[in-house]
Amino acid sequence: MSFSAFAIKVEVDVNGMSCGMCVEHITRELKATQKAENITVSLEEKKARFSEIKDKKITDAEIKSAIKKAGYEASKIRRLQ
Ligand SMILES: [Cu+2]
Repeated sequence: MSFSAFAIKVEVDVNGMSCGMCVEHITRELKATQKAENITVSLEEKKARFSEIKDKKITDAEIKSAIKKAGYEASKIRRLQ
């Protein structure tokens, strides 16, 4: 059993993405929170996905703020255990 089995996975719908640079900006800002790992951003699906780093709770406000800092808007946030 791996530790990641306990990680909360987060899926964020992002408005405003249009190219590969958008993907990079969002990835960078999520990483900068130091609360997200295994970050993947899909331009096709307009979604960002990541795992919460163990014992570092990331709030919806922190996620929205990171996405906003990158220049986009988080429209919906889902958490999967
Ligand atoms: Cu772009």
